[in-house]
Amino acid sequence: MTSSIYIDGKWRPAIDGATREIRSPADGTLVATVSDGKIADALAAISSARTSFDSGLFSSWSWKERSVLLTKIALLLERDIEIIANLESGDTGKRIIESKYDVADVSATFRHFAKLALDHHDRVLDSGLPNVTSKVTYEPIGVCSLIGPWNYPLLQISWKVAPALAAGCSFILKPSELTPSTAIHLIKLIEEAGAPAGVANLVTGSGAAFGDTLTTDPRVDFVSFTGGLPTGKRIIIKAAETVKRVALELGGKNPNIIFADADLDVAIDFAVTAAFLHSGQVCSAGTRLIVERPIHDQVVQEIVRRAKQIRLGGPADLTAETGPLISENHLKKVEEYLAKGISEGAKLLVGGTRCTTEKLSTGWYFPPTVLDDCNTSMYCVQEESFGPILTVEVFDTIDEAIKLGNDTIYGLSGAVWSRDQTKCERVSKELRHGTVWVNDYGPYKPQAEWGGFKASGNGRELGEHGLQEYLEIKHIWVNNSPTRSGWFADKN
Ligand code: TXE
Repeated sequence: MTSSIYIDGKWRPAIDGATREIRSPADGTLVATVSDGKIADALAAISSARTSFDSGLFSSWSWKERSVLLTKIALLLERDIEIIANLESGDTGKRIIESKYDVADVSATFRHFAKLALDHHDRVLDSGLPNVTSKVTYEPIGVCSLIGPWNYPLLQISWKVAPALAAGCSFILKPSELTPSTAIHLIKLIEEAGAPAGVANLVTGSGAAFGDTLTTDPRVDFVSFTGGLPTGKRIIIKAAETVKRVALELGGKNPNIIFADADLDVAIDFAVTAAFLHSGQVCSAGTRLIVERPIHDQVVQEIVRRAKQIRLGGPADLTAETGPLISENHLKKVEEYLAKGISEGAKLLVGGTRCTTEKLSTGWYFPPTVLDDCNTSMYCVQEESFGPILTVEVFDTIDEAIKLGNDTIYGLSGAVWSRDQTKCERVSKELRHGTVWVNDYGPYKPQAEWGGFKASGNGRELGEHGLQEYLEIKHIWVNNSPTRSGWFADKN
């Protein structure tokens, strides 16, 4: 769709007519051609959102009316699940079934925020004075720049778009330049559901200067970003100039701690999924296996055996269990990361070289890879590869397990496996990560907040807090029978 920029209710091409080809990471085929927006397009989108917000048209809708809009969007997503799943798999190379799970989660996200909007109420306070009413109200924060990544393209932007609409904000959505197709479709559904022109604006484009426009413009009140740590840091600095609020989800280096008394069959099965689901391109991937010394050999051998069996392939391959990496650049980054790990002393047990079989050579495939003998001084333990690389560390005591789990600049998620409830409670309390799973790995609920401690980001998405991010808080004090205060003497 070469007119993929949506501003003030109209689709149009980039101002300079530039386009960008989107190619499948599974086999290089052309899946879409979209507008390659420039700074002028971003500025036009900001103008549209600002004018829309300042008109008060949408922000004055009642919470109930906005809730109805969100429910309509959820229904349209469910109607179009096949179309959207195909678009998502086309851009990302992930299996259709995984894209369908994602669309179901996107719809659940809209329903969650529809319910929050419906339940929303101001807080009436006890003023302590008979003639005074006092209440705290929640108003939309204003114009929001919503910037998304490529690993769960539609899901991650839905965590931003749904609360922005629930709150009554106007926004500029910028999907990853690698995976814009489902964002384009979502905007069509928002239009079909009846959002006023100018509320939802979409710019497809790439590059730091283009992104900076969305985070520096004084007409933008709030930036919500999901992506890499370096870009997240840049956004904080850029947004500081105009004291914008920012919410950031910047990935993680997530510990998966297995004690010797765990149900090992289940723990190992989940460890494999945690590390290799979507070829490790998951912010909460369980990339750090931290295993109690006596079971190290047994656990690692079994994970290696399982890793060798994982079948790679594109969306059209119904036997595939996971797909390609997103791009050649990303594949090279994963290769460099692995080389660094090995040069630091990590022991390669399985995987390690890009897939070159005839079936996989046209895509960006990298096999499940396990690095043993790792420790927290290594780059491969500290930094995100965002690929299918699992590092293994050992521990001897619960104190050591907790210390290792927290020995990272990140703090997004982690897990602990043990049959001892007291041990699990202590570890889950002391891990400094935004989500901790006990004898499980991966589930999340739209009703529960998602986000990170430390360098994993600022703020939270989903839950109730995920809506608060898009609201300003105002205290309104009404004196119904004003009298003089008498604070200063009136000598006349
Ligand atoms: O992300 P970027 P990249 C991690 C993962 C990955 C690394 C880099 O480790 O290897 O980040 O990935 C837009 N102002 N995650 O380079 O650059 C960009 O166009 C505003 C973790 O793809 O952070 C895209 O839309 N926006 C993660 C988005 O930022 C800018 C998911 C993300 O791109 C910008 C993905 C700028 N100056 C990668 N520059 C997670 N948390 O789940 C770029 N962008």
